[in-house]
Amino acid sequence: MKRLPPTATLCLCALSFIVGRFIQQIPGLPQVPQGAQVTVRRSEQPGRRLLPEEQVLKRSGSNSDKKATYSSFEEAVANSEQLQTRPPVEVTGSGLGSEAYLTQPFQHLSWYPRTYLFPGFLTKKQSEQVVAAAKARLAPSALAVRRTDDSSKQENIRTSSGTFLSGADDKHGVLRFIEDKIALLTGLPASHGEPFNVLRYQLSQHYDAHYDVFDPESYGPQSSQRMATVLFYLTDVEEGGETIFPLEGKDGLQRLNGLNYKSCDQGLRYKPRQGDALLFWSMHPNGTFDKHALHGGCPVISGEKWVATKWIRDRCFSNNCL
Ligand SMILES: O=C(O)CCC(=O)C(=O)O
Repeated sequence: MKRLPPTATLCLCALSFIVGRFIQQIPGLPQVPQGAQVTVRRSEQPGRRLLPEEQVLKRSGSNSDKKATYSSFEEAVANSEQLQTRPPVEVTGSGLGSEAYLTQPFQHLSWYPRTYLFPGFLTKKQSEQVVAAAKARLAPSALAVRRTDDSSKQENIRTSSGTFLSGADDKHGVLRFIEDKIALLTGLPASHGEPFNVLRYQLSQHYDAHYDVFDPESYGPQSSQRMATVLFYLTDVEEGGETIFPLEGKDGLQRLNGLNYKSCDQGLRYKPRQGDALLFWSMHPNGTFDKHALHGGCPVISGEKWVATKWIRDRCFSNNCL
């Protein structure tokens, strides 16, 4: 092949440069970005406090974690892809906002009534601290009296002992921690909650099936209602002591006629496990009572049962309303 003279080569280069510039300026042609590659990195966001979950991610690295074994459920969740791909977001705006970020597993147990289990809501130590705070203050548990009640017939319905505790009664701050966490999970402010009713059931003690709402037909006019209940299980129970919902299920109300309120034979039963929390709603989303929410505590057959009940109202129940 014949070689071009150097002047011709120079002219060709100049010509292609000018044509190239001209083509780049034709409107409608896509603009080529300057720089070969764009790399996007998540910024370190200096000044923002790292949440414990993020610290775990940073310490332990990336993909190799998938095969790791974890010593607790929380640790496994913290190392999950969910947190790597969906870390806590920075929220901007003019309001006060909230910075809370929780990892709390839940199990949906029923639609009738709406019931959820939060496994491992409390640690063993936290459960023990609540028991210790209540132990010295126990008295026989009481029942709310209906207008038509004959007090002699109230015996043997609720045989546990218990006490009421509020956040101020607990030097470790566990009760406040529980109130704040359950408020975030339910969307019902802590100020809607009654004080905790911590209960101890010994051998054969029980609580017959009952409702937590106060039906005005039986109890007279009410200024607010218990719309949801959370039971925090503070101990395991060797045998018995289940929480029972005898009318659970879509057709559950068919069992209402002739129901034995002492029986633990039918319905949904949950066997207490230390640290778990069980939430159920006594009201439908439209504000009417859910009759499926009838529930009770089955007799303890072996061991001892400790549970803390938190009734949450549809209105503020304290002086410190949100
Ligand atoms: O002991 C239980 O499992 C249920 C307690 C309960 O129903 C209550 O305190 O209202």
